[in-house]
Formats: sequence, C-alpha cells, structure tokens
Amino acid sequence: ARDLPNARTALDVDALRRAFADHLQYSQGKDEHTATPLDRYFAVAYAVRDRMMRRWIQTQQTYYKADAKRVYYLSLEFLMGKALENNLLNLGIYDNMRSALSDLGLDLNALLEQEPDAGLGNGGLGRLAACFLDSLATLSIPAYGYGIRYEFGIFDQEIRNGYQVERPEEWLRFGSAWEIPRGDACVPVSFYGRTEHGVDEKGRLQVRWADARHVLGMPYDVPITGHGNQTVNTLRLWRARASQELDLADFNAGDYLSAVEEKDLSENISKVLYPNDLTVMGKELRLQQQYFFVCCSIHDIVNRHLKMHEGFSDFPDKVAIQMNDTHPAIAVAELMRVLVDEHGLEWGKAWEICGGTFGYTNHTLMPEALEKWSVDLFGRVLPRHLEIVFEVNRRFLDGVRAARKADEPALQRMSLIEEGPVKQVRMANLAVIGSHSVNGVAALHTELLKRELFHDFHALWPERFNNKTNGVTPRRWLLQANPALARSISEVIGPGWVTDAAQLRNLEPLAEDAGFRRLFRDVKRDNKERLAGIVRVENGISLDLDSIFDVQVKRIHEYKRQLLAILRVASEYLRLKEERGYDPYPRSYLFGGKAAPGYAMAKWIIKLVGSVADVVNRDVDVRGRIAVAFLRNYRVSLAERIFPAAEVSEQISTAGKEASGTGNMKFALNGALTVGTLDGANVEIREEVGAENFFLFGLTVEEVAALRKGGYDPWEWYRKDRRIKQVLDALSSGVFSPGEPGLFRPVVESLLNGGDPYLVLADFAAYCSCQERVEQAYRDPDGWTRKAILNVARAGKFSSDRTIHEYATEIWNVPPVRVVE
Ligand code: DL6
Repeated sequence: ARDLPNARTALDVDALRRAFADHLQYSQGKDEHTATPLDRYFAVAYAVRDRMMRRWIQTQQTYYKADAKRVYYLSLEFLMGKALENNLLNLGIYDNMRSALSDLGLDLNALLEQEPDAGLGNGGLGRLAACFLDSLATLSIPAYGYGIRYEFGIFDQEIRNGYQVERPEEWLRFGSAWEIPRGDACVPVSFYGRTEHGVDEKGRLQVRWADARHVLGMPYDVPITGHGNQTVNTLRLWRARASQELDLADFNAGDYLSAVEEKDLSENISKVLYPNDLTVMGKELRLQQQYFFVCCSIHDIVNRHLKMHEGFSDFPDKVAIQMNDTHPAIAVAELMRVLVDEHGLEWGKAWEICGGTFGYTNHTLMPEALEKWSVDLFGRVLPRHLEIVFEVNRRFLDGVRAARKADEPALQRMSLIEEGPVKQVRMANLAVIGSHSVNGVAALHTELLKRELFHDFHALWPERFNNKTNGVTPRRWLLQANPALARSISEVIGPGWVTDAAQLRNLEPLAEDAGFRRLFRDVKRDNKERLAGIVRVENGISLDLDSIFDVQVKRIHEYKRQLLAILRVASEYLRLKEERGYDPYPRSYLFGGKAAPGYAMAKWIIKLVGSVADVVNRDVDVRGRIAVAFLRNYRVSLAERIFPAAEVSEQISTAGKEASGTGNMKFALNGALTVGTLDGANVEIREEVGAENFFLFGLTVEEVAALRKGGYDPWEWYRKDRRIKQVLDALSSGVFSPGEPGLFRPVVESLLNGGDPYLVLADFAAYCSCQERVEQAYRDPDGWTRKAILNVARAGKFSSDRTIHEYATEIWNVPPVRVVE
C-alpha cells in the first residue's frame, strides 16, 4: 500500500513505464498482443492523468483554505484541441514518457496522433478561451472555465469536388480520458412556464416560476495543468440530461416512445455546437444552450460562495465572472433572479452585486454578430428573465433620464429593448449595463468600440471601457508546436521564455549571428518538409521546399478577404501564362479554414481556391513557380503543423473589421512575416516587431470610411486596373472552371454589382505591390532570416500570460494563489 501513491505519482522513466503497462492491463484490459494504438494512447493518457490528480485536489484545497477570490470564465466555446502532449509538457514529463515508451518499442508521436481534437469552438473566440485557461493555471490564478460539453463539436470538413461538405465530428466516440463526470453534482434548469407574483409572510413581493419544464445539467470536469507549477484548475463542462430518465407516467401508460422522445428533446441542448462564428441565427435551441450553461454555472458559483460565506455582501470581493462575448449575457438576469427571487435580496443591493461581479469582453464589431432575441421567444423560453430585463431597463433609463446624462435618441439606442416591427432584447446592451468592465481585444478594436458600437455607453461611463489585447499561449504555440525552434531558443537564452515570453527579446542579438540564422533556417526547412508531407498525402501535390510558404488559415469570411489572396494568385498565374519572361520567386500558397454551413459566399470562396489550385497545379507551364493547396479540415492540431512551417502570414482583412486576430500572433511567434493591413492586433504586432519587419499595405480605417462616404464604385477599379479586369474576366469566362463557365459568376457579381462590401478591388493593387516587396526581401535569405528572428524575439507581448495578467490585475482583482506540494 505504501507503494501505491508512488506508482501513481512518480515521474521517473521507470515509474512511467510501469504506469503505462498497468493501465494497458487494468484500464484497457489488453496485453501487448491485443492492444491497438488507441488502447496505448489511453494507457499513456491515464498514466498522465494520475499524475495530475493529487495536484488537482491540492489546488482546490488550497483555494478553499485561502478563501481565495476566484475568476469564472463563462464561454460557449473552448477550442481545446488535443490535451496529452500539452499535459506532458506542462508536467515536465514529456522526455521521460518518450523514453519509457521507447523502452517498450513504442513511439510517443504515433500515440499522440490517436487523440481526437476537442473541437468545442468555432475559431478565434473559442481558441482564445483555451489559451486563457492555460495561462490562468500557469499564473496560479484561482480560475474555472464554464462551458458546454457538446457531443458534437465543430464539424469535420471534407472537400468533395472542391466543395465543402460537413460531417459530424464524434470526438467522444471512444470516450475522453480527460473528463470526470460528476453525477452527484447535477443542477436542475427550468425553461418555459409562467411567473406567479405574490407576497411572502413578511409582506415582501415574491415571484415564483411556475409550470416550467426541467432539464438537468451534469458537470464533466476537465483538469487544466499549469506549466512548471503545482496548479491544476478546472474546466467544468455541462451536459444536458433529462430530469427524469423517462417520464414514468407515459412509460406506464404504454407510450414508451414518447417518453424516450421527451428525453431526447432535453438532451438535445448539449448535442451540438452551432457552427456559425459571426452570424446570429436566432434559434430557440441556441437560447436554451445559453441559458442552460449559464444557469448551471451561476448555481455552482453561488453554492461555492455560500459554503464559506454567510450571505452576499462580499460576493464581488470573492467572485469575478467574465463573459466571453454576449453569449453568456443572460447571466446578468440569472444572477439577479437568484439573488432576488431565491435569496430575497432587495433589488438595488442585488444590482450592485451584479455590477461588481461581471465583466464583459466584446469580440466583434460586425453587426450580424450582435445578439438579439425576439421579445416573444425570449419571454416564452425565459418568462421570469424577460421581466427582469424589463425592470433593469426601466430603472436604467429612468436613472439616466433623471440625471440628464443622455438625450432621447441616445436612450433609445442604449435601451435593452429594440423597438420595431419585431421587438428585440439586445444582449450586448445587457452585458454592458450589467458589468463594471467592458473590454475590446486589441487597441484599435477598443477604440472603435468606444467611438462607434458603444459610443453612447462610453459617453455615459467612460471609466468602464478598457482594452485587453489578445494573446496566445507560448506553451502550445511554440514549445509544443515547434519543438526544434523552442530547443534552439532555450539553448541560447535559457528556458525562462516559456513562462515569461518577454525574455524572447534576448534573442534579438542572435539575428546578427550567422550560425543562429543557419540553425533557424534549418529548423524552418524541416518544418516545411513536415507540412509538405501532410499536403502530399492530403492533396496529392508535392510542394517545393525552396518555395516561399505563404499561408492564410482562419475561418472563411468575406471580411477576412481570402478572396483578395486567391484573386492575386489567379492573377499571378495569368501573368505567368502571358509574359514569357516573368520570373517570380517560387511560392506555395496554402489556404485553410471552415465556412459556416449556411454561408454561401464563404463556400464559393473555398470552391474557388480549390479550382484555382486545380488549374495552376496541373499546368506544366507554371510548374515550379506557383503551387496552391486548400488544406482540408483546419483545426487546432493541424494548425500546430502549419504555423511552424509558414514564412508569410496573410492578415489581410478590411481595416476595422478584424477585432484582433490571434493566428497573426502564432505566425509571428514562429517567425513568419506578416503581410497585413492596419487592422486588429496587426497594428500592435507591427509596432512590436518594427515596421521594417512587417509588410504593410491597404486602406486604413479612416480611408475606408472616406472611400465609402464618397460613394465607392468597384466598376471604377475594374476599368482602371488591367490586372483586376483580367482576373475577373477570367473568372467570368470559366478559365478556372473548365466545363462550367458560369460557375464563379456569383463571386464576380458580389464584387462588381454587390458593391464589393469589403473593398477587395480597392486594396488589390496595393496588395500586389506589397507582395512584390515580400519577394524582393525573400531573395535575400540572410535579410529575411534576420526579420524572421526579430519577429520571434519581439512577439513576447502576444503571450496570453501578459493578457491574463492584465485581466487579473485590472478587471478581476484576483491575485495568484500558489499551490505547494
Ligand atoms: O478575440 C478572439 C477573436 C478575435 O481575435 C477575432 O478577431 C474575432 O473575429 C473573434 N470573434 C469571434 C466571434 N465572436 N463573436 N461573437 O470568434 O474573436
């Protein structure tokens, strides 16, 4: 028995080998003859998980004993990717596990491949939440992530005949090694029904939510390890369960099937992630998802507080809740309901507590992403919450009016209710009114929030607004994704950068060191080779390792302007065909990203990339000059292969449209040079890395506004720019769709007759000449490598550790709590 803890906690090679063998036998029930790669993956994962358990318990005990202030990150998305390698690295047992397995003739890399990505998010917002969890644990901050345990995360993207086809992603098919179901901690959640207003025995108003339907929220806990410390925080994901397994009345009446159907209806709530990143669909199930996870999480948070505290007077001193976009904004009304209806607090006191507790992060200015719910739907699903929203609104408007702090048009714009043919509840306004802090995710984005979207609120409460520029975790995006570069960096400046990315600055002098530049280039080349291997298998094309790897990976969206990039590639192709002597530096153009299933134009863009690729890659005339590939199913684990291999990072959104971007940071951290507009965090990346190490082009926010104001006519650009005319004509006449000449007319139409809303044509010439500068720079390998090294050295600001430190000190007021063994 004395050996037992050791067998589950010891970190040496011997112990890890035994732990693996034990789990293979006792958890998987296999021996070395029958075990599959998946069994072996699970055996490794369980051996690692064992080593997290004691720390996890100790972390929770430490927080409890210290009565620590906690931060709760409410997010409908956590795009976690794979966990095993990250956990091995954070626990410091990666090398030992590799040796333990190799003693048994097994290759750790092959087993890492077995793990499915946890794709519980769409893109930037969800991946940011995942990076934040990593940083929170690494900075020893008492934190919990709360979200939904979707049975199906973001769909698997297949490409058939060039078109995107969505397939369900069954990440839980073989179970997950990382989640612990907590069946004993289920939370009841109500929907529908009506409210009853009465008075209690003391004559106080009392509201009861009657005739509701109930669902249970069952928590699944995922441990989140810090890097190089003892902290293991918790990501708690809620699964919807029927409140009674089956309706016994129906069952006994012989109606077995409708009893089962009812169960299915309830469980649908956590079935699938909505695959739209930026457009709201107004679907009832989505509202149910939002309320479901918010209700469970608030219940949990309040319960944890009441275990240690008498009432709520010190709630904001002990609890900080951050809302990741407006998706959890119903939390404001829910906390009010819990405080007022369930705990009998007076309205004003409850409202003060809410304001002290909540913070709200905005992630987009795109109008189509602004969440609004029709008052009818909202009131049907959440009758009590609608009353609360009306009352919050009445008090807010009365207060501002009485203080004469805004005029009537401003009050209308700030109201929680949008009047019109269909009355709507504005979730962003609810989030702003209910929070003490509202932040944007890059300096420019925050300025635009203050100036435009939240202009009236900013005039009313300027102190509430602040910026928190996004960041990415250097553990996953450099240490894990690019081990060879990480090793080279650590050899010269020491490993401190892993938890203090500012130290990357110490690399700057190495840009002048010929030996280091050679090393840096060799690493990049190996990474290119590894990616080329994937492209060979997936796309059947061989990339030239001497060509520039030019990459655009992100969700497909018109404002991100994949169209600008592919039109230029098509135009390059036409020029190569036309001008015999044209000799551009060879380039491989790589694209990747998912389109929302209902987003027709985004799907056309995917088809266009594939079609240009088909024509270009097959044409012997341009062989060796350009190659094009659309990489299927862009996801976290594929991104880990792409960023380290990239040399040019395409960040070419229309100025003012990309809130921040985080891919741009991962590229810079891996030594790719940005071709970018002055948008989102590009602005700050350029400031950090130096204008001479960044390829800037395009209209600024002000120029975009002025052009639109003056009446932008894309036809003018078509007529005056020969290249634009040539490439659009080629698209219209079927050069890139042999046999289907009219195929890409919708794309051309959107540019010429649809007003070109994202100014693709207006920026085209500037983009092309910028790419010529890229080429010239690349022709000087030493100069290029210097720039690349300086990008890495100066990307430290974009560590999510810096971002989280700012949130913790400036918004949450949550100090670190160190966990000791
Ligand atoms: O803040 C994370 C990320 C930003 O980097 C992107 O610029 C932004 O588009 C993205 N927003 C979303 C969708 N948001 N909503 N709603 O993913 O957030």
